[in-house]
Amino acid sequence: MMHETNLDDLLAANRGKDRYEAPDFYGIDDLLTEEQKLIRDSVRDWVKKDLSPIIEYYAQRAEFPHHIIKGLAEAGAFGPQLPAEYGCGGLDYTTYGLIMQELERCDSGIRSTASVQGSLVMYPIYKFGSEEQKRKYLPKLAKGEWMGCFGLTEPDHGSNPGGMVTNYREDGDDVILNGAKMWISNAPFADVAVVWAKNEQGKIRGIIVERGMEGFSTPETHNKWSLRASATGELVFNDVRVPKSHILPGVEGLKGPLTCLNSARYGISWGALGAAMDCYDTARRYSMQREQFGRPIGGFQLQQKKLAEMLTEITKAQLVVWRLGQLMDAGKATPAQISLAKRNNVEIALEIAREARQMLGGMGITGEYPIMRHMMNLESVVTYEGTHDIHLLILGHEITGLNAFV
Ligand code: TGC
Ligand code: FAD
Repeated sequence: MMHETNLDDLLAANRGKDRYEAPDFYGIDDLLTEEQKLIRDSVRDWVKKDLSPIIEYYAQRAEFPHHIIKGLAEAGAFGPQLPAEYGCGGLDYTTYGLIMQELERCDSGIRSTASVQGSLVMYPIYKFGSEEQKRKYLPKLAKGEWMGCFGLTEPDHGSNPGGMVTNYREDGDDVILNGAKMWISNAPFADVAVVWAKNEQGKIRGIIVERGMEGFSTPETHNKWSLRASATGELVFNDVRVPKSHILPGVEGLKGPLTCLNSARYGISWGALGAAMDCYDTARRYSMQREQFGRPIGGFQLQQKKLAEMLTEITKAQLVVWRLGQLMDAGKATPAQISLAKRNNVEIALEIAREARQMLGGMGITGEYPIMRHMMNLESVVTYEGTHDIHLLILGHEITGLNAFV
């Protein structure tokens, strides 16, 4: 971890350099409430002040900036959409989306940490947990006093989580958990893990595992070229004895984890758009300053085409998430609608990152600008929470009624 003095130096050296201006070509701000804009702007200010100045340093070192957890919690990033009675934000889904957008505008890995905490750890405890579990975990998770992770994917079961082999058997008041999860965001430092495992009847149940339980370890995954400022690891269960009271009582079957993914995928559709907006804004400003052949490159038609197409895709994606937020709040959003938004917005973000990278020429590959980092991050975002192909097949199923998975 970075020494405090160095952190101060880093902040002092880089504060004020982030000049992000969000594109809003269709005046979508007019569709937001004053409260939504206020919260969005306060997160944006916090990001500019405390996150942007340090993010490149941590990404280059492949290190999660642990010191930002407090700031994330104060910004309301952990479970903003969950009820205030459990210490959470009590806000609507559009505000949740806006917060994810501001975080991922800076870095997908930081949004990942918040998504996992809010949608994949706190949400299942809120939705499927007992009152005792909610009171024990949610307030601490909302404040960032405890951090969580979500264990669904296994080494041999990624797109097909229903095939999981992690399992538990009953033993008196406890269960004995065995198996392994892979590619788990926040795993290396998480205090609690919401783990999906099969019981003796082969039914999938959620179970809350705490760090320190004997036989539970969380080895870190190294050498990632993507999401370098996010910690990823495994969850290994070797005869872990967990009290039965840690099982989430409210759900059984694959619909448990998939229900949580609806909320997280929704957040990603806003978040990836944030990364796209940052790439566009960076390329736009660069194109006005960088001169070749005696004039700004932004004056060349080929560069204008890139910018015009980026803004077009961003504007369409903004309308998609705004409407989806309304459907989420009304409890009407379907999984296929969420798949469309996640798939589309991550795809356009990746395409915009690639085009923006080219517009910066050689400078585009350096850490002086955020674009290459966004591009590499988005390669994970297009894969996790259901790959690009899987979301297409979910849509195909919805359109035709024919299931490509069976
Ligand atoms: P299938 O037979 O279709 O469904 C099984 C049961 O689940 C229900 N269901 C859903 N319920 C709620 N929401 C959804 N989106 C649902 N989709 C399905 C379904 O109704 C059924 O219920 P029931 O009562 O009849 O049992 O399941 P399948 O085995 O055919 O698989 C379907 C498929 C492929 C779509 C699904 O498994 C899938 O989405 N695969 C992708 C896996 C995935 O997204 N993994 C994500 C891991 S977590 C992660 O990546 C976190 S990254 C976090 C970060 O860092 O930000
Ligand atoms: P596979 O499922 O092996 O897929 C490989 C390829 O085959 C993909 O292109 C896929 O689209 C394609 N494919 C698979 N099935 C079909 C089909 N039926 N038809 C057509 N094509 C198909 N998981 C968690 O549980 N918790 C986390 O916190 C988490 N964080 C992650 C963080 C990172 C950085 C990454 C990279 C992953 C994370 N994941 C997490 C795991 C992620 O959800 C999986 O990587 C993802 O679901 C894909 O699984 P897989 O990698 O095993 O790929």
